[in-house]
Amino acid sequence: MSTIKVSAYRWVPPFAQGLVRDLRVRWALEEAGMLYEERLLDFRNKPDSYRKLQPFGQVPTFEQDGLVLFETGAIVLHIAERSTLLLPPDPSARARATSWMFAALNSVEPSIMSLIQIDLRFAGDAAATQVREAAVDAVKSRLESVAAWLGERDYLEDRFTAGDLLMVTVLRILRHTDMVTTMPALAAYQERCETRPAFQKALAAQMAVFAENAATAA
Ligand SMILES: N[C@@H](CCC(=O)N[C@@H](CS)C(=O)NCC(=O)O)C(=O)O
Repeated sequence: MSTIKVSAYRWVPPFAQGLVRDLRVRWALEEAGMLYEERLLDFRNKPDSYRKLQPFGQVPTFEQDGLVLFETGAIVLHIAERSTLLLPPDPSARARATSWMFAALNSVEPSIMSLIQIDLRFAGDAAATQVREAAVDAVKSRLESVAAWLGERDYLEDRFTAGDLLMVTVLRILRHTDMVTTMPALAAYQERCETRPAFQKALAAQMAVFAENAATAA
C-alpha cells in the first residue's frame, strides 16, 4: 500500500488555524496508527488541476493507491472502517457510531456554519444582529440536544468512535463564542476527546505547517 497523502493548506489566517478540516483526517489517521504525508496548497492560489481531486476545490483530500477521496465524512469513514479504534467491530455498534458521524455533519455542523458566515462576513453590521440571534438559537438548540443525549456519558455511545471525532471537530468551530464553554457537560466532553494523544498529535501537525510557513505566507 502506498503512503496516504492528505491535502492541507500551507498557511491560513489565525482565526482558522486549528479548525481547517484536514484536522479531522489527521486525527482519524493518528487514532488508527496510519502514517501519512501532506499535499500542501496555497489557499489563495490552488491549481485548477486540484479540482480533479476535490470538485469544490476544498481541503482535505485523501489519496492512496490511486484512490482519491474528498469530503471529511467519507474520508473519516474510510479510515474508520480499517480501525476498530474508530468503529467498533459489532455491526450494530458500528451503525450507531456511523449515525453520529452523519449527525455531526448533517444535523449539527450546518447551523454552526450559518452562524460562522454571519460572524465572519457581517461582523459589526447592525442589520445582521437580528439574523444572528436566530442563528444562535438554532445552534443552541442543537447543542442542547447533544448535551441532553450525552447526559452522564463520556462519549456519544459507550466508547470513543469516529462519531465523537467528527462531533468534536464541529464543536471546535464555535471557539470564537462561549456557546460550548457555558455548557459544562459539552465542554467536558470536548476536552475529554481533545486530550486524546491522537488529537494532540494531529493538531500539532497542522499547526506546525502554519508555523513553518508563517513568514512567507501571511
Ligand atoms: N464538506 C467539506 C467541507 C470542506 C471545507 O469547507 N474545506 C475548507 C477548509 S476547512 C476549504 O477548503 N475552504 C475553501 C473553499 O471553500 O474554497 C468537507 O467536510 O470536507
